Amino acid sequence: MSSVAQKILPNSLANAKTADMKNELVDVKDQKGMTTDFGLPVSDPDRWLKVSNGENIGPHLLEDPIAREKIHRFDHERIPERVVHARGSAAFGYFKAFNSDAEKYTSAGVLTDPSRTTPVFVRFSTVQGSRGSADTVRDVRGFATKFYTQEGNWDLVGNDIPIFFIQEAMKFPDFVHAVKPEPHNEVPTGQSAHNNFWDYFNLQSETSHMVMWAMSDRGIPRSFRMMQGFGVNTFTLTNAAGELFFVKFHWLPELGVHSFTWDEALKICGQDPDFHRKDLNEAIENGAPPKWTLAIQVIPETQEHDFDFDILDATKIWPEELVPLIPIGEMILNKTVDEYFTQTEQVAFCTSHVVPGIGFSDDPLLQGRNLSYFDTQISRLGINWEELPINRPICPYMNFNRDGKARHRITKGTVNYWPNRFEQIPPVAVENGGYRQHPAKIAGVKERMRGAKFQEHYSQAQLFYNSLADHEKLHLIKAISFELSHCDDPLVYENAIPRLNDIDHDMAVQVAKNVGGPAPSEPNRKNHGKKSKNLSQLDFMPKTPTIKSRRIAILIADGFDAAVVEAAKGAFLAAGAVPFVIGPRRGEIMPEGAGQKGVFADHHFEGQRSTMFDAIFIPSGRACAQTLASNGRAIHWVLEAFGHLKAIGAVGEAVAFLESACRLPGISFAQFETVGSAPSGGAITVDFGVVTAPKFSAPSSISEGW
Ligand code: HDD
Repeated sequence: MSSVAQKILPNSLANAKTADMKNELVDVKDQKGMTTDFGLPVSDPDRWLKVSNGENIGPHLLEDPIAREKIHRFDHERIPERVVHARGSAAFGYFKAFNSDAEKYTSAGVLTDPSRTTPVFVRFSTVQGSRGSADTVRDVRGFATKFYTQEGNWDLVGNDIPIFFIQEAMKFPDFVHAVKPEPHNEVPTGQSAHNNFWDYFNLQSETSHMVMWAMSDRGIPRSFRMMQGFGVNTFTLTNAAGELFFVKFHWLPELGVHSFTWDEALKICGQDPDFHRKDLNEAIENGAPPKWTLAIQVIPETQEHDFDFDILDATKIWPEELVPLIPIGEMILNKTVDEYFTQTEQVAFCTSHVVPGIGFSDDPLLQGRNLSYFDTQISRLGINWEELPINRPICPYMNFNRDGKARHRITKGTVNYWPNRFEQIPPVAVENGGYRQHPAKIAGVKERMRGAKFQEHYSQAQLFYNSLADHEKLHLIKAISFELSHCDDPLVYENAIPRLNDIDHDMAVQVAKNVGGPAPSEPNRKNHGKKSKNLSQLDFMPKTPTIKSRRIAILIADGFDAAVVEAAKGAFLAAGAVPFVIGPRRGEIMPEGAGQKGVFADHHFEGQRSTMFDAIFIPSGRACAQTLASNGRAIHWVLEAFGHLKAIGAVGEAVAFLESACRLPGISFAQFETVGSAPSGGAITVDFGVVTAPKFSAPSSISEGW
């Protein structure tokens, strides 16, 4: 580890990649004064050089290099945003392989050697919206990981959903055009709720399975930290003996898989469009770095055709009953980015970036992706994009690719070709670590085709739907109904109903009723009724319930019980949660009793909303409860949280306030466990547990009304 990196970062955070970028990292606060880009000290950055008579302003002089440089640099600040996945946020971290038997499948050191710490950079994204769109829209989330390994960069460019909309890369431009804002008016932003997306769904039945996932709660994750990740495509692994295995990659979040309710997601789009971005940074900065286990599913080369689906079809999962997950390592994201543009924006991923022991399959989506990513980076960043600090490998790299715009590596030497008379930078033999291409025998007819199993598009859409819990099915039906209600062309919303009826009859009938389409009288095809494990989010509750990194609002007004607030805050912090005090004003709020110190509220009632918190706690205190009960926004806070089935803890007089605010006398709070006790001896009856798992059920009219 370089000493410079250690100066910049605490030891625990510095790794080989941060050390690699040390020469480019400049801290503004260490700089003495302002200069131009060519180093000239600047004495006046505000006034353009002009001709004047000392009193009246005259014409500006083009000769002013300081003004011209400033304006020119500004004019060129923007680069093309990503054509998809434009909005993203990222973090640094590391990956460590477990002591597993992954060596049976792959020779890749990053996946097999537990003594290695491989630096990673992960960028999460939404797909449809532009760079300035909101975080909590209904969309697929990108989950792209760059592993800076000792054998080069490996980019696992995946999503939070294990499958994709289309089977073949050549369809991608049409699909993306259909889901992106419509061409005539650039509407809508960050949504698939429009005619063209659903028209495409109606006409391309291979989208059935993925649309079910995207309309499920998976489309509105609570946090990047609470999402699964998937490589989606079928890759290959080869072991030291040269045996080949097909592989799917899975990221499993330590915190479980959780989502917003649709109502929360919609509101947060306006209340805090950067919610996910802030959430990632907040967790890392508060010492709750997100963690995922990497697991693989493997199928030996010889068993490729043993399944009733094609294992190279990216619209299909490999059900875990058939191909179990094998955990092989874990990833922790523990450092936020230093600068958004040079790191999060300039990072560039390529599915074609693999390392020895990892390779491709003939998955027709992957084959096209392998071409597309490199190409898009050229238009976004220029041909030397791989040299940018965030993109370059940490291992030595050298070849005879040369020149091009913005080349900044200086390569000394008299030859720039291979073979050369000095035998400089010779190819690396496979025995010495050179990439080994798995020999595959190919014979066939040149034609445009897709195999027979690729023609089946409904079985797994049904499998997914059947595997959901009742409330998840309800959410899915409501999501589709919301989207189709935003389609104003009857050709679109009416034709969607028979397509849904191919998946599940009841679902199609309910959606038809909601959106005004013709309700089908019988199913288009029988629902096979089968289910699979680990498709419902309920299968992903964390093993040990935790409130770590959860945001808890402590709602107070003057006259609150200071001892209770102090104890509750302490208990939340001790459990790793992030408490915020919310009061009638951002300022000191005074407790009951004379001579006590006040508590400074982090926000006032209007400054934040319940949607941005996982749970609410209200302390005792008569005057406090009275003020809350007479404040419309305070009532809205608890009523809304209650409607979203969030945990609400109340002590003393706050219980009556809660009962009246929620208009449900007799709610029993006895079910909450005690997690702390007030210094006064009174029990603080609150345990937020896994806040997305309702601990009591409100009448559905209320929970659904929110
Ligand atoms: Fe893609 C970006 C994920 C199919 C072409 N894609 C991009 C990103 C993610 C994915 C996470 C953002 C990377 C980042 O953060 O910079 N894409 C997927 C997944 C797919 C998929 C999981 C299906 C398995 N993509 C796909 C196809 C094509 C592309 C079939 C083209 C034929 N994707 C691109 C792209 C992007 C991209 C145009 C835009 C910006 C970029 O690459 O760097 O090349």
